[in-house]
Amino acid sequence: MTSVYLSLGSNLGEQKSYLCRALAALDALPLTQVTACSSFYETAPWGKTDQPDFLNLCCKLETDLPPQDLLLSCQKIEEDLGRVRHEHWGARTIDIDLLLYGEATIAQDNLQIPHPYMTERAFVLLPLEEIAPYLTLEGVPLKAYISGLDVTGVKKISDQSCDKG
Ligand code: PH2
Ligand code: MG
Ligand code: MG
Repeated sequence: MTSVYLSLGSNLGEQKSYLCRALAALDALPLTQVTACSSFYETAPWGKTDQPDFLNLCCKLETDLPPQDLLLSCQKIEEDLGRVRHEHWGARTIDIDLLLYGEATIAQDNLQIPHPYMTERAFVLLPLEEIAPYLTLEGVPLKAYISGLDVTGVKKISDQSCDKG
């Protein structure tokens, strides 16, 4: 099994419900279990800022699916949850991004691992640090990347999970 980290986000419709349904669908994939999940985070839109706030989280999988199979599975879950691709970085019911796949470095047209923007995104690094505080990227701890970012738009919601309220 390989440890994989994902970032999930939603800023359309029933955001919490989309995130929880995506987590359940990930856990139901063959050869795959969701083994950790961060809190929900309410986050200001990054990149394209004229769109609604997001709800984001990070999760950890243990999987035997190869990277391209996992990517395809994530895209299928996005489609099943009603995602329509209008514009790059635009609003969406659900977005599932592969951040890290074990120790792999992947540079393919449709898949870059580590995720090329992850170290610039507080909405990725704060939830990721919650579930994997020991992680390093190129020998640099997550905390060091976080300390260089503006984290004011990223608010942890401490009293919500997929099971309760
Ligand atoms: N996703 C993007 C672009 N901007 N901003 C936030 N806060 N959260 C996201 O998940 C997000 C974003 C592209 O996928
Ligand atoms: Mg994304
Ligand atoms: Mg995506």
